[in-house]
Amino acid sequence: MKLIGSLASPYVRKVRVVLAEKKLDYAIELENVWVPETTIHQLNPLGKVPCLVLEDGYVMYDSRVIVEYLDTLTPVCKLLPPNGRERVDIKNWEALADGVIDAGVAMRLERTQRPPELQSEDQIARQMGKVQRGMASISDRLGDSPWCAGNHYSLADVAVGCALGWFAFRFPEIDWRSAHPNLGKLFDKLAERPSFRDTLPQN
Ligand code: GSF
Repeated sequence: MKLIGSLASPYVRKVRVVLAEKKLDYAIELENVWVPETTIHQLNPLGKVPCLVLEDGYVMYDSRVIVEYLDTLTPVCKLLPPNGRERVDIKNWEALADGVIDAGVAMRLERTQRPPELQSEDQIARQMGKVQRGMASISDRLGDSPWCAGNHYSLADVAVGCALGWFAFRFPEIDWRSAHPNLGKLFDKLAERPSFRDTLPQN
């Protein structure tokens, strides 16, 4: 398997954490999707990473599809229950965590990819609202539990950990630790896992 992505992307990190947890071998090919020379469109018409290329050449995206597939490859560290409401709940956690990242990425693109005179403060405020409400919802749902869903580590924790890690990396000024101490506690616990330690976001 070959993973196409960048070391800064939180969606790619989610896939890398899952690969590590499931002890699956893979090669990583770094791709900068933001430069005109990128060849990502040859693999993904949407021009986004992560993409996973299988041995037979099949190309898979996006991160949610990839991690769902990876979880089926080995029983090592099952991250999703097989079916039913529990499975949907974990996918829901993932959608929430990814959605908070989506809003953060939209804010960052507005600031970094547009000239100052074209940047929309309304757009940034709108996205910031999603980030703040999304994090508050994650915190409420977590409450005093040790893990996001049920009583054990799952894909929900991976997704939330990657989201928080990306905000710490790109938006250190957003102080989610003070606003939501339970998220800080979860994050510190996740950060000790080799899968998270070995995939810290970097430029
Ligand atoms: C999001 C992937 C994505 O936006 C997923 O895989 O879960 N829902 C998808 N990737 C970004 C890189 S990043 O912001 O981490 C990307 O490839 N963007 C390129 C573009 O043209 O939007």
